[in-house]
Amino acid sequence: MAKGDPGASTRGRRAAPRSRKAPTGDPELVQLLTPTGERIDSVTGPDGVEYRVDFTDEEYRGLYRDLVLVRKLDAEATALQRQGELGLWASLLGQEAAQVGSGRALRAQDMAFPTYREHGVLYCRGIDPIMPLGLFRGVDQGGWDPNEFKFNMYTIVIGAQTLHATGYAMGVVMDGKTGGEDGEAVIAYFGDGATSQGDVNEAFVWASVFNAPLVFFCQNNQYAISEPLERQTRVPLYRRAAGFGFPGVRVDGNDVLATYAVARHALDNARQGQGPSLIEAYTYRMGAHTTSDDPTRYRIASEVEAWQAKDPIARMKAFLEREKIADGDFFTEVDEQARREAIDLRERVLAMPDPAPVTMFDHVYPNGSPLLDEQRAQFNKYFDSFEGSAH
Ligand SMILES: Cc1ncc(C[n+]2csc(CCOP(=O)(O)OP(=O)(O)O)c2C)c(N)n1
Ligand SMILES: [Mg+2]
Repeated sequence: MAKGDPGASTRGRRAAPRSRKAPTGDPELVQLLTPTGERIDSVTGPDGVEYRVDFTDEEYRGLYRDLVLVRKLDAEATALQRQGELGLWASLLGQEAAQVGSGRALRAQDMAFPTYREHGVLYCRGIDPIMPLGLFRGVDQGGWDPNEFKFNMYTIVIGAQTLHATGYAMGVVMDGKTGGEDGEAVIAYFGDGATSQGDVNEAFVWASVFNAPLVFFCQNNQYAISEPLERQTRVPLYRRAAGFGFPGVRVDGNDVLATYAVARHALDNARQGQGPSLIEAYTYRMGAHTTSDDPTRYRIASEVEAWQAKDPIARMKAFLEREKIADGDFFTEVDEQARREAIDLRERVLAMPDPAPVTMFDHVYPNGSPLLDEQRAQFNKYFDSFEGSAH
């Protein structure tokens, strides 16, 4: 957790961590776990804040478990799409640490606004991982209750959710829910490509001038489909925050510990009434944009290999082994749990009932409408006309 978090003094601590206090080599990047799994005790970010985490062994193992599970479930969803069971899938492969780190940094009362790729955050919010698969199978519209889980619906329209989050966060202030430890904070997820959208820049302005309790969490995975980062910006994305009047920081998005520390700090500032901030989680989309995309057409293998060496799970595993926080039995057990959960996910996807086509008229308006009733009746008539025919 970030320095100054009162939780730090009440948690169980590891004795004498074999770690060092050191810059990462990149002064712009907050990192607490190097790609080879070496722990850095604390680091001062470009925002002048000293970041550190202080987890118990059990908590470290919990983060590792989360990372492995969300990767496995994501791989299963990709496989299901390839087998024709989903219409589309947007994989999080490579972005597990950015999502688990920020997802676990949320407190129960915090509200999250995702894009279409935040399956890891969804998992951390306690939502059944089957939920987004119904959406991508085309049999429902998501299915979870955003208020129950404090996790909004997926948003495909690039950047739109940042405005929704800003309005929501302004409402949090009006409801008097900020200003203390138990205040509510809001987090909005978006990608590097989204930073070029008007919506995102408008959200920055509104959140800034209304001091909204909002963390803008940009997963810079280096691409917007085939468009590389250099087509979005000439300055590091986190630095844009300064122009809007709030702090910005770049974190190693493949480092679950640093991502947690940075996100927790920003969320706590927001809940205490200190307004918005921007986190740029520097990461890489290891897979295709979606299952409809072929990344070999626009990026070279050596780039992917270089990022492979920065894998978020491998570095956490190396750290756990080096510090003897986990042993072989633990890793086997986690893999076995992941395997079981993936099988369960697959079985439940295959068993999902096809909805009656007429249900597309449901949930359009909360109380229906005469026009919709008319269209439903027309559709039913048309649909019934096929009865008995081969089609
Ligand atoms: C307003 C809008 N314009 C275009 C698209 C098509 N589109 C879907 S994903 C995408 C790229 C988004 O890239 P980024 O924000 O970096 O997020 P990532 O997919 O890399 O997570 C685009 C242009 C869209 N969904 N919405
Ligand atoms: Mg992107």
